[in-house]
Amino acid sequence: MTSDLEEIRKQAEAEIAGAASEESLLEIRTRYLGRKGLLTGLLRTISTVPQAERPAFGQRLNEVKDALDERIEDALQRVLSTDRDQALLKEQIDVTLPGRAVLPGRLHPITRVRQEIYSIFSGLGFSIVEGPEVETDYYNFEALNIPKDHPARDMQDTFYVEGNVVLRTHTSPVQVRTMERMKPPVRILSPGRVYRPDSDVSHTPMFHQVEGLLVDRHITLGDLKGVLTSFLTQFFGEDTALRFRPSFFPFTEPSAEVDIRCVMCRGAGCRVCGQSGWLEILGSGMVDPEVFKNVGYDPEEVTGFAFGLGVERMTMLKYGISDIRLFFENDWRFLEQFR
Ligand code: 2U9
Repeated sequence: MTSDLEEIRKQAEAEIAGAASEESLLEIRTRYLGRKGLLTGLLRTISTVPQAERPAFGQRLNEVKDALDERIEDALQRVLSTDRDQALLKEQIDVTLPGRAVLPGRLHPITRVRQEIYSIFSGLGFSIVEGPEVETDYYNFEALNIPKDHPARDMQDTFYVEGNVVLRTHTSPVQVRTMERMKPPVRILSPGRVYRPDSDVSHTPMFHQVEGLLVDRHITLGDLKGVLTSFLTQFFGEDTALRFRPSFFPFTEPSAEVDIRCVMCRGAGCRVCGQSGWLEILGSGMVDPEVFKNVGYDPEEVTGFAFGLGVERMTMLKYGISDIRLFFENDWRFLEQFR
C-alpha cells in the first residue's frame, strides 16, 4: 500500500513539474486530490492495511496530499505569473515615440466669411432673420415683382418641387414675410442656402446668399451707398475702391451693381476681372414701390434699400480661390489653409 502511495506521489510530482498551463494543473489536482481522486481512492482502501500499519499509512497519506497540494499551488503561481509577464510584454509600448497629434477642427471658410459678414452688419444695426428654403411661387417671385414671363421662372433657372412650390432662388422671400408681419422701421439681414440649376467653376446648384433690407421714412440712395461702402471697406480693407453702376432688378428701382477694384491685379486688368480692373461684388437698389404695396406698406410713407450677395463669391475674391467646387469637396489640404 505504501509503495502504491509513493508511486502515485512520484507520478503526480512529475506531472506537476511538466504542467505548463493553469488548466492542466487544475486537472491534475482533480485527478489526484479530488473527491474521486487517486489519493482519496487509496484512503478508502485503508481497511485492507494491517491494523498496526494503519496510523503510519494514514499519516503518510495526509503528508503526501498536503505536499502535492502545496506543489500544485506553487506551480499555479508560476504559470499565472508567466502568463502575466507575457501579456505585459505584448502590451509593451515605446514611450519615447512621438505622440499622434490630434488635429484641431477649423471653421469652414464659408462659415467664417458668413460670420464676418454678420458681425459687420450687426455693427451697423442689422438683425438676422431666417426663413424656409422651400417656398411658394408667390413669395419667391410674385411678391417681388418678378413677372410671369421672366427667365428666372423658367424650369432651366429654378428647381420646381411641384406646381407652385420651388426651392428658393434667393433669400428675398424672408424679407417679404418679415415685412408682412412687421411695421417699419425694418433693418434685417437674411442669410441662407439658395438653389439654382447651375454648375461650373463659379456656380453650384446650392450656394449661400446674404441679403439685406432697410426700410424707414426718408431712406435714400445715399443711405444705400453709405451702408454698402462701410460694409465693403470693412470686409476687403479701407483702401478698397468701389464703383456703383446702374443696373436693373424687378424688385428694386433704381438698381445698382457694386464693383470693387480687382483684388488680384489692383485695377491693372487680369484674367479674373476680364481685363476691366473691376469685380462685380453685389447687387442693390431702392425697394420697388410695387413690392411695398404687395406687403401692405405705403410707398408714399416709407422708402428703403435692399442688397444681395453670394457668400461663395465673396470668399473666392477675399482669398483668391478660382474654383467654387473646392468649398464642397471637404479636402483637408484646402480647408486647413483657413486659420
Ligand atoms: C425685397 C426687396 C428687394 C435684394 C437684391 C440683388 C439686388 C442682387 C444677387 C447678388 C448675387 C443675387 O447671390 S446673387 O446671385 N442679388 O443682385 N438682390 S437687390 O433685393 C430685395 C430683396 C427683398 C423685399
